[in-house]
Amino acid sequence: MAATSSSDSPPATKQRREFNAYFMRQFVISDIHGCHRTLLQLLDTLAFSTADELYLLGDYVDRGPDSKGVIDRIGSLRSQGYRIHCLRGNHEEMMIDARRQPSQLAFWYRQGGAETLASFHCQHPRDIDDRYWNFLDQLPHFFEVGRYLLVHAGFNFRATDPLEDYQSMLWIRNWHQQIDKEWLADRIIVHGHTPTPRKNIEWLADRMDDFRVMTVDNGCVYRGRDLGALCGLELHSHRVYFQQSVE
Ligand SMILES: [Mn+2]
Repeated sequence: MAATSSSDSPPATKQRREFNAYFMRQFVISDIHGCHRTLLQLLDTLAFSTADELYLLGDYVDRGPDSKGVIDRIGSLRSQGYRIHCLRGNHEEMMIDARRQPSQLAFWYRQGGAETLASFHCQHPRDIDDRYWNFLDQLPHFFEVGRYLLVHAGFNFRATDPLEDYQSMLWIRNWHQQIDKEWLADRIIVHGHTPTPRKNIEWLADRMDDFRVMTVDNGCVYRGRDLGALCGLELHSHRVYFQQSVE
């Protein structure tokens, strides 16, 4: 009978999907910077499925070899039913500015925009298809997910309202000492933007309940001591995963 045969012996793929639906996982990855192949490797390691959620904290483009491939992949995974939520990084902001303001073009070009244009086989940002600009233009500056505040760079706690200083969300550095735990209440900030050695990321992952802050940028496009990997954080377990760059 058709009604009972489906529950007899489900295939392995079905079992895994049900397992993930029960323990719904929420992953955070930041600063992919055109490292498309490394992203695919990390998602494979995470066994990322349509039952999970993925939050990307910006800087999809620049410096690495395949910025176009990263944005295309986000679109194709979404169209296959994967739940991917994307924030804005300072490199997306620079790319948008470079198209609208000629004076910003040379600056973006030096910050890795040259590699981005090459991945699109374009000489100038105005030659890039509109659908990419539609993706970039709609990117928000932060998400609040359960007890987590997700943002590209961080928050400016010297501002009257840290949630209204949008420039700082894209660019701020060295702000951990200013965190106002009273303002945060029981929330934890998760951010990227500043390349951080793997041992520091792992150290903070074990202590984010106390420090109320976590960084996930291991500098995938850099070749330094303890850098050079793409990092994935799972929000419920606080577990971190690292995929060394394969670019
Ligand atoms: Mn950044």
